[in-house]
Amino acid sequence: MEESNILTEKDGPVATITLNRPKALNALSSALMNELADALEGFDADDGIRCVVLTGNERVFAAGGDIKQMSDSTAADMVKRESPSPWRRVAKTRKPVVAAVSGFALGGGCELALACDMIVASESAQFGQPEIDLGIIPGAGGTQRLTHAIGKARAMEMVLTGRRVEAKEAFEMGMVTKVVPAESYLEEAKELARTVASKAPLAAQLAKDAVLKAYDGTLDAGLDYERRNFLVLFSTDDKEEGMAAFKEKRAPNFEGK
Ligand code: DAK
Repeated sequence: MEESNILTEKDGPVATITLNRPKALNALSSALMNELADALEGFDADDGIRCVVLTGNERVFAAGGDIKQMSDSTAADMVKRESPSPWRRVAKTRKPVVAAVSGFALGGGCELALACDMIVASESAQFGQPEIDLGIIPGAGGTQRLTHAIGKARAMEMVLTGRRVEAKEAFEMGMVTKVVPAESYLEEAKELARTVASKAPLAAQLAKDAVLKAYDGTLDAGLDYERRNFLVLFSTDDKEEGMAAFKEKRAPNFEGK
């Protein structure tokens, strides 16, 4: 029987997805990406789950798209594989996703981490967009998300030279939420996920939705969108509970209603 390309586990409100092609350095084949998209959609639909951690192993988060699969692929093959696009499906996850990155996050691996909502990086993490050395360019959002994260000047350098940056530099550039010792990166990511999972779930989802809106359109449109999501939350029980708990000096009990 073929081994699964990903492993999943649930621990209370936090789900963890582990990329599981260690021999191929977690190269993101289309099969793996489809399994990942299925898993994330499953957790999105699971009321018991409030936050997801996505990780690889200590040596590698993911070394990119599967070069062996792509080397034999024509443009037509790539288009077929993209209908529907598992990358788009992954990016459309409504619940917050924390990437726990150790070792290499290259090409599609870097793009996958950037498509998550926060990145907890081990001190050993290395990020890069080496596609230029394969005669291609980042194709899963790297030119856009990286530029938003670190600005044009530095994104251009990474994309045009393929230079890898270490965790500390990635943090200083604004790519990464925090850098932690190698032995604790996964636990730290899970702790962050547990904190997010303890918040009002609808507010967390709409906060994510509104922050992502900052990526497209004008500031004005983003502010309108944020205001709309903000107002919607005023019709939820969680808002009543959160504010009542504050006034009563007790912990809130959010039910996602
Ligand atoms: N694809 C396939 N196999 C890979 C791989 C990859 N990206 N990266 C590593 N491997 C395989 C190696 O071929 C080797 O396999 P065997 O020879 O043992 O069969 C095994 O993993 C161990 O790798 P190495 O022997 O190379 O290990 P080292 O420690 O020496 O080097 C490395 C580690 C990460 C520096 C090196 O493996 C490396 O440079 N890997 C390639 C990194 C890279 O160029 N990544 C970018 C790939 S292009 C798409 C959107 C986006 C994409 C695709 C589609 N669509 C929207 C459809 C993304 C494209 C990319 O990411």
